[in-house]
Amino acid sequence: MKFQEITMHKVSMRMKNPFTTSFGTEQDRSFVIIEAIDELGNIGWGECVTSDSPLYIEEFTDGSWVMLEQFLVPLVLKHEWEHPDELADLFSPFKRNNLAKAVIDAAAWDIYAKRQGISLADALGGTKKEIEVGVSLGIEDDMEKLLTNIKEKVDEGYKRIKVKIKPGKDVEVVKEIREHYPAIPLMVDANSAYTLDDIDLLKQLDPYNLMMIEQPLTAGDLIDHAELQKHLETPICLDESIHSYDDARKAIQLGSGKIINMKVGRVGGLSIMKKIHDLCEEADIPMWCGGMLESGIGRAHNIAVTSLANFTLPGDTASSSRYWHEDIIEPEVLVHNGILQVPSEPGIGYNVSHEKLAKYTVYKKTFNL
Ligand code: OSB
Ligand code: MG
Repeated sequence: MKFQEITMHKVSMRMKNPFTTSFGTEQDRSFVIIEAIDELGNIGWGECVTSDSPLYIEEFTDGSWVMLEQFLVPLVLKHEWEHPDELADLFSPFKRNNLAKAVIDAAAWDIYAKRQGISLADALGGTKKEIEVGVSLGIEDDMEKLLTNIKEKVDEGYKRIKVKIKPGKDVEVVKEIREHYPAIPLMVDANSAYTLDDIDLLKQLDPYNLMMIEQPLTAGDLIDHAELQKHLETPICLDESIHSYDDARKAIQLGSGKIINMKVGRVGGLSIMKKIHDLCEEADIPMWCGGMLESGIGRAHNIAVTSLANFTLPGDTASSSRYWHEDIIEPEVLVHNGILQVPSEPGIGYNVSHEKLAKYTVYKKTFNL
């Protein structure tokens, strides 16, 4: 099969609330949506999960736009392919730029599923019909505000609460949450804010029965994570550290963590996601699907991903309304009591509203064969 036409949409959407992590605060999200059409007229969608600034990862929205415009889109338009797995090989001469590579892969998988009349979840080999959903809450200056946010999400039935931490907003915050909620499934995410000098501080989190501590150290620090894990009872979950199958393999071999947060963009696409999934399943490393504050298009892919068997922990695929006043897919993602049904309709299983997409599009560019 072949892509006949690819349109890059640069979209800008404002989140309901600012979201603060150890690396910064974000409320206005701009990102690239890919709309790809095959020779039969099927449309495949993908969302490139960058932010405006390279704070979480080295890629950023305008950089990925150029990567797609100058390299990946022209290359893929020239190629015939039978299976989306072939795209990872096609893109491999270009170093990194995984978020940009993954968005074409996402559109290819959507089309591949639609051509067979099956859901993306089925195409990926997913087995679960419904998935458990957690929610990620940003850092708040005011502890009362954080407690209110937690109460709201606990009342809505989310299956686990993740709270962002940073130096100065860690042990005390967790202690206070546990005083109010001794038993909720709770975890923290540091987004690389600590170093091995903080071992004693991080050990103070052990008594609070956290499901895991996500990415305490810098992305390249697989060896230091392994050292830290030896000192902690709380399982370490790796996010920023895992950019490839080999990163996952090395992390498992070194004991750098006990859980992996899968972000499809970060590893360069769904085909690589599947390989890492199978590796982790074999090695008894539980996984969950992370989020990047996506619109419904990216979230739809994440829901399909979470249907795979080794995604045994609740992921960050919260309702559209947790982020947006209005999403660009129909129906919007709606989590009931912490559970989402995996769509059975062909492809991503949600319709993209061209009208709403156009409303949030800043500019676009179409490439034809
Ligand atoms: O570290 O998981 C992260 C958002 C942006 C960048 C990094 C992360 C996050 C989140 C929010 O935690 C996940 C979501 O709700 O989409
Ligand atoms: Mg994270």
